[in-house]
Amino acid sequence: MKKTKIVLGILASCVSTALYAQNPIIQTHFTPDPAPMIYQDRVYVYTGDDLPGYDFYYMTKWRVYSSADMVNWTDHGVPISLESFSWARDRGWAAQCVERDGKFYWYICAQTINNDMAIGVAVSDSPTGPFKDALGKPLITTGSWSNIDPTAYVDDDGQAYLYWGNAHLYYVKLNKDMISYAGDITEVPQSVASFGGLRKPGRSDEALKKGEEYEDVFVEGPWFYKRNKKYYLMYAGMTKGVECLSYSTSSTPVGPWQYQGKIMTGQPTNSFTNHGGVIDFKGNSYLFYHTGLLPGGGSYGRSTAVEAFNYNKDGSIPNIAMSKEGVTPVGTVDPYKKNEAEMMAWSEKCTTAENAETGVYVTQIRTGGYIKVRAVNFGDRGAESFSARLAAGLDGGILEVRLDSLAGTQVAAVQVPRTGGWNTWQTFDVPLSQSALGIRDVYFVFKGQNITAGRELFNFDHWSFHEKK
Ligand code: FUB
Repeated sequence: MKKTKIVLGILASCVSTALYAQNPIIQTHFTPDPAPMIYQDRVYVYTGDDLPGYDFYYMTKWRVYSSADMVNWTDHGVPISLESFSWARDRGWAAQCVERDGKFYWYICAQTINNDMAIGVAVSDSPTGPFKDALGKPLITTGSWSNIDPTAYVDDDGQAYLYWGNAHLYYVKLNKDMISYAGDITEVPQSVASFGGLRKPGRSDEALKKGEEYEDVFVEGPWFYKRNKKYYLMYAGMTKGVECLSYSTSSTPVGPWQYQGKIMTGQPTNSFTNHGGVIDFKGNSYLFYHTGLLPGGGSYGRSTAVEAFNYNKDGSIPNIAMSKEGVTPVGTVDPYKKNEAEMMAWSEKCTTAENAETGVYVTQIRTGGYIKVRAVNFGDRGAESFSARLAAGLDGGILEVRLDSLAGTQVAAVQVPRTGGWNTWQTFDVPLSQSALGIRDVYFVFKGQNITAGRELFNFDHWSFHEKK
């Protein structure tokens, strides 16, 4: 491909759909408690999984997505679930994965058979798994309901720390193996100076939810990291009965902590909780958080969202507002390589599933649905044909390829027949009716053929374009 000159700073204005919704970044599943991690030029975001229709956090599995450009997110499926931990029985809550020396340590928390919460760790050689429970038992188990929301960080001197907590905040020094610890578990003292507010002894969560008296306290969801020699502890605090994101800083990894204020508060979130993670990627800083704003969502149907922000000169974090537009691309998609159908900037009327043979694929595709892929770089020569791997257990449908918007120029259409099964895959090649050039948004639009509206049409595994010779 002849390289098109890209000025990423103006990419957003080149792409006509840039003002369309980008948050929540995943539309196919609920994805609470996002924990971002950077590895080899990609951002991985590890999330929980809220179950639609429940009225509590009865969560059973954890998901992974990744992106090289911050807008197109590839679904890597469900590498771990409660079943991966023989000691876990319910409430697979917030987690974080960190890399050390080429191994990936995914710290999770779950309810044990003793009816308390404990922290465990799964390990893998790859950021997307397979992961295996490293210990066959919890790493942190003190019989407390405060053993939730682990966050790990490996400091420049090689010492790793694990923080966690709900109401009470704890840390421990991890050994180099990342699956054991040295020394005692330490509870971090809380004061107005360190975390902005203080729970009165005996003060119930119900009273706290009413939100009087003390505006901000450490509630849960710590996120521990270091930037420019300063240690940051972001966490879910409280504003008038709804969680906000607040932060404290320290000159050492173990405090004393100094309260710095709220980062995200008073937003139209539709969720009682918030839970976040912060990263620097390709020259920008990003806050990941969750909302209940996906259709059908709420406090128990939460989804990952992301905003870009700039640290102030003194390292302080500004107030960050939730947006529908999210962030602009920091890279482009190469259409001439194999691209997974489950790489999406936005989608409607479809979801994803996985099996051993195909891996993750797009399924439950219905008329009126679509997948949007942003900032696809066709280059100066452009594309002349399109191919897609598809399967249909019933009568199939039409996969239209459109540029720039849902109603934009249709450059190709694949007539998908009944292939013999939902996992009986065929690759279809079709010429483009007109060339695709430059950086464009691509829409894969799903249509039925004079058949019952609402019926499942076909499954979609991967796609690519072919460049003009
Ligand atoms: O997702 C379940 C729990 O809700 C998490 O562990 C907390 O941080 C809150 O987001």
